[in-house]
Amino acid sequence: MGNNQKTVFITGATSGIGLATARLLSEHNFRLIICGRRKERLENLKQELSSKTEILALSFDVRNRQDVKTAIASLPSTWQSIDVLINNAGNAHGLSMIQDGDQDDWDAMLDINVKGLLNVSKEILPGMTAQNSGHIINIGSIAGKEVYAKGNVYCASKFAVDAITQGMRIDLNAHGIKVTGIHPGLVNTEFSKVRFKGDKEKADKVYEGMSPLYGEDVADVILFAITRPAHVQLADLVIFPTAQASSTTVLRKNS
Ligand code: NDP
Ligand code: 8X3
Repeated sequence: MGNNQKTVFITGATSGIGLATARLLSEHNFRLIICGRRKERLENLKQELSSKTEILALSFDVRNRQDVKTAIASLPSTWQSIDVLINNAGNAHGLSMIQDGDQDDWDAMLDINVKGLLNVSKEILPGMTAQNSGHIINIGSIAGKEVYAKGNVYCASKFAVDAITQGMRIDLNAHGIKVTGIHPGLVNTEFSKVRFKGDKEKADKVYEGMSPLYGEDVADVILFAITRPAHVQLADLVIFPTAQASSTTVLRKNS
């Protein structure tokens, strides 16, 4: 490990924003702990990036508190000191009026996006507070800044991420730990495929007639945030495609 080489723990590295972030950081002198449930994807990514940097793959479901504990406790001693935690794992499940919402979808969004973020943070924060340094990046969403029709519980989960991010910044201030909230608008990843349960037609429609962000665009912002000087903390950042001005204001060709 190089003297100044930082260790970054990325949740949701098997797809989209997390995958693009792992790829970008592997080019910038960070060693990476990549996480997700899909083991084969993690192993493929580990193989792809291992010529560029040191990589460790951890497979667990962020919902399962015990599995999160066990996975993080299993880190070899040379990987236990984590400099940057990127809480990225999450998804929307369904898009329904509140009266028609599916309770399993509600559980998934609150358990993954909110409690999953807390489960992972709970295991990693003691190391950061003990060393009085570290950086947490929480991936929120524009859905955590404004509510849109049928977004109800997904928006609630991302408003909670925003509140937790603000709370972390206050509570960890005495420890010199930076906390950054990054809130993207429309990013073309597997997000809409998951939201619409594999319905490709519905998923593609979300980005129809406009140029969305890609995972790489958000990864650029994450890299910028974690490479600021020690005295600079990016607190809160919304990133839109140029065609988007709010959750529901999107300029589309032929619209
Ligand atoms: P993807 O669906 O492409 O990626 C989601 C990632 O989260 C996957 O790597 C997935 O890994 C992981 N994940 C999901 N559920 C779990 C779980 N239970 N346990 C562990 N890992 C899990 O979507 P994005 O890259 O777009 O999403 C990343 C983050 O960005 C999310 O928090 C999302 O809410 C947020 N976001 C996305 C936007 C967009 O428009 N795409 C806009 C704003 C925010 P695996 O399935 O292997 O476990
Ligand atoms: C994802 C962006 O607008 O689909 O968080 O909710 S949106």
